Amino acid sequence: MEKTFVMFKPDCLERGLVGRILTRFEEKGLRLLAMKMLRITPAMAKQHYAEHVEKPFYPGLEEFITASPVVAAVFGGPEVIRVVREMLGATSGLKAAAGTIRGDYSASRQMNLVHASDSPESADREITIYFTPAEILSWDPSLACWFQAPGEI
Ligand code: FUP
Repeated sequence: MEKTFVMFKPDCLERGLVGRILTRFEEKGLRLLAMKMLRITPAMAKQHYAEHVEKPFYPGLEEFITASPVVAAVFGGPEVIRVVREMLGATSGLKAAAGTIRGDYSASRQMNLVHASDSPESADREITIYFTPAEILSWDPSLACWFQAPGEI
């Protein structure tokens, strides 16, 4: 089963939107495989956003992502990397389509509430930053048979 890394960012916790957004993922039928609350350190921020560290917006991004706790999670499901990215919408909440999570709840490019991996390589890399293999649980929800037909997974 494909896995993706999802992070509820500081603005999501400060605004009390974790439950509401988690509910959207659960209602979609994505399988929660791991979850923890933590405070991102500057060193972790540099590792997570390695591709952006040299960019002019990085200092502000690091200040934001370390400002309050986050909730890190792993979800599994068919095509889950693409599905979660589409549920989030465009990076900027100002551009994200109505009906997407960012389109409905964010009016900012930096404070866009939730991060999700954009490729299988990113998912592997990001999951490893936040979770040990033992923290990722393999389980079969009883209702899984009512979310996908046999052979679809
Ligand atoms: P995404 O893949 O949607 O998380 O977006 P990016 O990898 O392009 O950007 C990573 C984070 O940097 C985003 F959450 C938003 C933030 N960002 C800024 O704060 N300013 C910018 O100019 C571009 C991105």
